[in-house]
Amino acid sequence: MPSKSVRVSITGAAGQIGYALLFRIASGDMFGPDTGVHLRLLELPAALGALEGVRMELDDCAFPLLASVTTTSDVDVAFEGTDFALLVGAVPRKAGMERADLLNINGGIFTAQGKAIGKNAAKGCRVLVVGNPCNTNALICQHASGLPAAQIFAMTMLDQNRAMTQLAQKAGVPVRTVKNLAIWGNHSPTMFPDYFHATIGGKAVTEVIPDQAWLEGEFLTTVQQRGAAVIKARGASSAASAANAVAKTVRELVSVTPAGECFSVAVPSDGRYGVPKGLVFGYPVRSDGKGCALVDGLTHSAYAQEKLAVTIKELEGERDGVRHLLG
Ligand code: NAX
Repeated sequence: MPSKSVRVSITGAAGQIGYALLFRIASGDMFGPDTGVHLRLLELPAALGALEGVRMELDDCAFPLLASVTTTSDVDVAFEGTDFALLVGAVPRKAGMERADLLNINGGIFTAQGKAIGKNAAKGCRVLVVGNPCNTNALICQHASGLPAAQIFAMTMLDQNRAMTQLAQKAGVPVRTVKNLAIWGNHSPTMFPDYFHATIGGKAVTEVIPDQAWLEGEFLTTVQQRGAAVIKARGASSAASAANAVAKTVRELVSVTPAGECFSVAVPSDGRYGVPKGLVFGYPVRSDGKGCALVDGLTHSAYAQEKLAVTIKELEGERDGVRHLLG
């Protein structure tokens, strides 16, 4: 018998990430073997039929930790009393659509969902935005929800995992020996996977892989362009690896980060590291299980600072494009 339970809302639950994610949550992969899970699944009305099929499959797994499943297209029902809101559903960019159009269409979704979270969620509810452009969608959601900055997150864990594996494969070591790989900035090709402060087997990455041309070249572009490479190869965007990253992010948020370690997530900036206050920015953070703190006191080389400036500029541009939604 689980000793406690948690309410988790997932939007876009019938989508491809949703399909990979729900089973991970219901199996206990996110909150552990002592926590029962109530799933509240939000979809567009047109996808409720498909979602019903997913619910049947959840039933057919007979997961001992799955306490209940609610399916709905009503945001108020979806976020009622929720402890964790995982905002996965978003409108993808279509041919001929400008980035500004994408920001505005999704802006409408994240404003409505943010308001519903503010109105219905449990006190202390944490929100993780996955749907792209996730950093700016999180910014919109924060404003609409009125939630404190400390409860808003956007996902950069998939980028962290991608970068860790590239480094491990280059060094010929198990990926578990790679630590403290932080993704700075936007979840977009301008992100900066910070290998300077990461370690492999306790040593600096630059010591284990003294190939600066590879680190500044192939490594960086492979990580930054990995999403596009998966689409090209698979004919569909990353789904299982994205769901895995959602599960890992929430696990990190609800656990105490081991001493000397950190993980990547985007949070509303308080101005540190020269990032304009309010931008939802990828940082290395540490968790005490209830709240997160930025890793302080890291110094960036001129090269890294240049990379940070590019991703800051992109996020400022996105914020300026949705300023009318941040009133
Ligand atoms: P899918 O198109 O397979 O699924 C999205 C689902 O969201 C659909 O079922 C759709 O009906 C639903 N939806 C759309 N608007 C909704 C709304 N207003 N309320 C409720 N549901 C709604 O996309 P999928 O592959 O699952 O990707 C979901 C999002 O994750 C996309 O925006 C994608 O770009 C983003 N990603 C973010 C990543 C990250 O690291 N932050 C990585 C993976 C992924 O690319």
